[in-house]
Amino acid sequence: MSSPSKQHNLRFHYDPDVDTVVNGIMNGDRHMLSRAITLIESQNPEHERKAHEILDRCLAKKTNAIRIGITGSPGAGKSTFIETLGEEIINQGLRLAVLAIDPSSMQSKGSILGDKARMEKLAGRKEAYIRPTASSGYLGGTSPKTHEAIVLCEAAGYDVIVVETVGVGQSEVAVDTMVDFILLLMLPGSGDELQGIKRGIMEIADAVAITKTDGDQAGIAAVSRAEFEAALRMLPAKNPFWQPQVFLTSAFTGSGIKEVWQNISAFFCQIQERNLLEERRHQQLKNLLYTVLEEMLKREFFSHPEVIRSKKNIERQVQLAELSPFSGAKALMEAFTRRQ
Ligand SMILES: Nc1nc2c(ncn2[C@@H]2O[C@H](COP(=O)(O)OP(=O)(O)O)[C@@H](O)[C@H]2O)c(=O)[nH]1
Ligand SMILES: [Mg+2]
Repeated sequence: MSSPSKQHNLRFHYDPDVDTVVNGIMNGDRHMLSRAITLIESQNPEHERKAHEILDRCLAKKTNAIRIGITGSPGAGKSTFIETLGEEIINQGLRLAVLAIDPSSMQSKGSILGDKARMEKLAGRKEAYIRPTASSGYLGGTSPKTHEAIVLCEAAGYDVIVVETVGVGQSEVAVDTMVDFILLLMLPGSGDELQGIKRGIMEIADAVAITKTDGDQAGIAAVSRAEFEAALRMLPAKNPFWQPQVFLTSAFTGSGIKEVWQNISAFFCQIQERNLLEERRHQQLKNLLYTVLEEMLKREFFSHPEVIRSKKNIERQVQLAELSPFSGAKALMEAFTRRQ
């Protein structure tokens, strides 16, 4: 019989094979799901190989899960909103997975825990799975890895997948390629932001929820609602069958949350009636193909010995204006395609 310390070691190194992980995921074992998402996030080539094998097998499973992106500035109330909305979703008899991506977690691990703590009630429910993730350098955190994690959650039988991302320009566009419905959360009094960067986000929003409309915020919130409604009416329709609406909500009192869920449900009824879900999945997978390919090319490019060798020199020439950035890029490309 092995000694206790040896047993401990064995457990520590327990490394289930692909079959075990895939069967675990398909049977709704959340530890196996977490393990697979960790493999996806890993940079280790052996983990990557395993992750992709798992992913291929999970992709083969057809599901009708719906994907919702919830975006907004830090502090807009996203995590708290998801906690309250999550209750509503579970009460409808649905199983919910939340992928919470927190870009600030690059600096402090604490905020990851913070997000999970904010969804404490939800985290305690067996119908819910919550996965906080560091954004690992991506704007707003959505990356091909987020898309892959969505696929795994779907294979695990979750009916609704919610992705929480921070709204910073580009990232909404990235999340838009992997979810079906985007809910934008805005603070009361943020209507003036409509002039600037937030316009881009408005264009991809399928609904807007003004958050924290409790306490003395009610008056300001009503003004913001009118501003957002006016702004939405000016925008071209993202979906010909859908006019985005603005809701006044409070995750604390629960007001407006039911209405938001009814709105999301109505959207998916439209999608179903038009048989659009499959078409969207096809489009999303095609997007993922090219995003992953870009990643691979970038990695190959910057690890190419000829590129590494000539990089410093070309960089310097460009900085000293001896070479234009375009010619510099071309020279690097030539280095990349040169035979080793
Ligand atoms: N008054 C009020 N405060 C809220 C509400 N929702 C969230 N908050 C608070 O706003 C802060 C940020 O919330 P959080 O959910 O972490 O925002 P996130 O960064 O967008 O995920 C926290 O201190 C919350 O307690 C709400 O409905 N009403
Ligand atoms: Mg949050």
